[in-house]
Amino acid sequence: MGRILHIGLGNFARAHLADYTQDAGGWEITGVSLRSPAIRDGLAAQGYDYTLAIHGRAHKRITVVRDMLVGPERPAAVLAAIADPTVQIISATVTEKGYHLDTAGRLDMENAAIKADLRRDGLQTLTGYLAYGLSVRQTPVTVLSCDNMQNNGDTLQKAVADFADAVGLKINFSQISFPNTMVDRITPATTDALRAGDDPMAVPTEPFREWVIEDRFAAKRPNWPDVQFVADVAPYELRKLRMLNGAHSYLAYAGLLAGHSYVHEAIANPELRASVIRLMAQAADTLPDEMHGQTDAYARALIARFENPHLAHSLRQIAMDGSQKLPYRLVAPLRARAKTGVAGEAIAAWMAFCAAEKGDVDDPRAADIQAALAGADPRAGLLQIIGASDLATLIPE
Ligand code: CS2
Repeated sequence: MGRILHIGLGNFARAHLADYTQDAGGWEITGVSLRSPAIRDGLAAQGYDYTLAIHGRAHKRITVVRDMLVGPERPAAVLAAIADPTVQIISATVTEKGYHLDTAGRLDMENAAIKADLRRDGLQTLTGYLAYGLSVRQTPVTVLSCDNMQNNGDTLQKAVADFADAVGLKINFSQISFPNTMVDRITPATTDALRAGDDPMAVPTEPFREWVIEDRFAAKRPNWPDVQFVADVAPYELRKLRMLNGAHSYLAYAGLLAGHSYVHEAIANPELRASVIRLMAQAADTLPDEMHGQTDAYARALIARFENPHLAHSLRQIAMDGSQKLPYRLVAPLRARAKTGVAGEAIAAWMAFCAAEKGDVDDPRAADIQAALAGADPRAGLLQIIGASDLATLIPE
């Protein structure tokens, strides 16, 4: 039996990593929650099995999760699991904000949670746990970041190395690999209606799934079906971040401002739909040449996925954490190619959304967003938060 330690076993990982791993066979997953015990409590009450409610297909029972650790309850057990030789893969889905990066993509040493972990004042962050845990690890292991960030593996490796340097920890990086990955499956939050069915821990998701991983595993890996193992994931990652996630963020901010609540409603709005089609085409232009033959079909497939009315994918869920998401989804493509006009409109929609919510947004930088809105030049303040000050002329007022 192979063993994966997965940090952040939320809905996405339960619909993606766990589904693929179950299909591979011969592997089991130990989950880790870095914060609340809620998912562990819910899953433990039903033997860690749960239903994947794949829209339009028979429900699938997922049975590969063996147990779960909750960081605040047993930090030493999480560290021991990171160093455990029976764990061959340590994977993570902690969302963009869980990496505590600055706008340049490096570990933010001024972040309060990182500072506390550097002092080893309890442990709370992915980077802190990995640095301390990997420093005592004796055997090879693959660390697999599965979050929506460009160069997610390289970025995590640098963050762990910076953390280790800052506290004088030695990590044997020659036995640890951090492949970059592109993950995709639209997985909304569980609705009350679904929860009220047979399984309160059921996860709703779509039939489509995609996973592209750089083929550099330090230890054994599952024989995951239909995963693409490639030398360089960047073209796939950029395509997905800029075309899918960029369109999602645009639909979230412009859609909420137009009074919509769900992705399928926003994409049915003729004006928003036309803009999304342009945004995808312009984003496609910023991609490496090798992607160009497939971006039209990819865009059409995305629109069809967004139209799925059964997913109930809430725009508010996507609107969360804009400060962490926009740099990859909208700022980078805008910088890459000045004619990506709709990305500029999407950034303007984020600013208008922040203003409409009076800065009371679900975002780790909400306090900075509020301060920017109250300042002399809100626009400049907000652009600075997403690292887009140099692009002001490309973003409509
Ligand atoms: C969404 C993503 O919440 C969001 O920001 O854009 O979670 C999106 O649904 C996934 O990346 C799809 O793979």
